[in-house]
Amino acid sequence: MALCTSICKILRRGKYFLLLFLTLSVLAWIATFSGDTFKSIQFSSATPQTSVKDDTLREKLIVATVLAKNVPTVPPKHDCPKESPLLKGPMKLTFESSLTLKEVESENKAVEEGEFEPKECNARQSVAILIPHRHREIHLLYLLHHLHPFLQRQQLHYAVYVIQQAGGATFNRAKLLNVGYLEALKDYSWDCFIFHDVDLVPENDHNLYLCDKQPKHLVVGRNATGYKLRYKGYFGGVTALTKDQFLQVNGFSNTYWGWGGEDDDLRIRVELQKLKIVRPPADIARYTMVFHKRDSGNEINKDRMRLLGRTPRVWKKDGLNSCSYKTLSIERMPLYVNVTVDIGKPS
Ligand code: UD2
Ligand code: MN
Repeated sequence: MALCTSICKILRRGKYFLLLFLTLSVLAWIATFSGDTFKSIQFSSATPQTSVKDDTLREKLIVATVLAKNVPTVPPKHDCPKESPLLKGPMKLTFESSLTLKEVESENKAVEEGEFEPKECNARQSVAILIPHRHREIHLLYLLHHLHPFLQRQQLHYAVYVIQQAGGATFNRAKLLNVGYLEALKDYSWDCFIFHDVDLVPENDHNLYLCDKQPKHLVVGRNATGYKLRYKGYFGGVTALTKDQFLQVNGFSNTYWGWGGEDDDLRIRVELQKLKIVRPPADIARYTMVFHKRDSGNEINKDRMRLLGRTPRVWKKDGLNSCSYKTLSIERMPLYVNVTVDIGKPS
């Protein structure tokens, strides 16, 4: 009996010891693995509650991180050099009668809707080339053929605008160029404008189609005049003015209908503003003018001397700020923007 009592006591105490031992083991186990276990419990318990949206977002983030690690970053573009390495100097120009617009288009695949931008560097200026035009299709074709590669070699951001005078009224080169300026600025804030006869082809790509601190005359000489400046102050053919210079002189006069005078009028405007015409060296500023006769509808303007006399009085009121016209269509062709416009007729 006594033996039984002591055995029973030991067993009863042992039960408590066992209980104590088990409790301590559980606590020790929790202490050891608590971090990971807790997190994984938390994560797995959270998983069923996450929405499909969160899942896709997480997947996207993972994909984006992987992609960002693998894709090489595009190096930042630098400004184009002052002198393009692509320039060729004096060129022998060709004027093949068999040339077609399709051929010129396929030679200039990098041009889109008349516009081009160099891929390798940031162009120094954005330049709009404005060409006044009526019934000179073959001249336009030759010009596009030579001018597009020429401008691309100069690493310019540029666009070509052809401003077509609609109807049969007397031609007005100057007013068409005002329209070109106003219309081109609706597309882009061009830094520089080149006012360009359709029949003049530059012979040397060192003649840069960039604007200067002063208005620039690009045609020192051409084939028909022995490559000499026609007269002091001559400002016809191809000129380059910044957006601000052209605005400062109030653009061209709108009142010169027919041939002559409008280029001298622009020179007077420039001089009235105390601006100075600059020119590239004569051996560079050379052009070939495709032969042509005087067009019908562009007869000599007999009134031009009288008009030139009143320029200092009227320039502020006659120009960009009074240029009224009706745009009939704007067609974005592969190699140029074709702006057809009704500019009215002489009063
Ligand atoms: C000179 C000037 C020109 C302008 C003109 C007098 C040079 C090299 N050029 O050119 O800038 O001052 O005298 O107005 O000195 N046009 C047409 N269709 C026509 C008529 C003219 O598209 O029916 C355009 C075309 O862009 C042409 C420009 O107007 O190149 C000037 O006319 P032009 O070539 O008949 O006159 P031109 O060579 O005497
Ligand atoms: Mn001409």
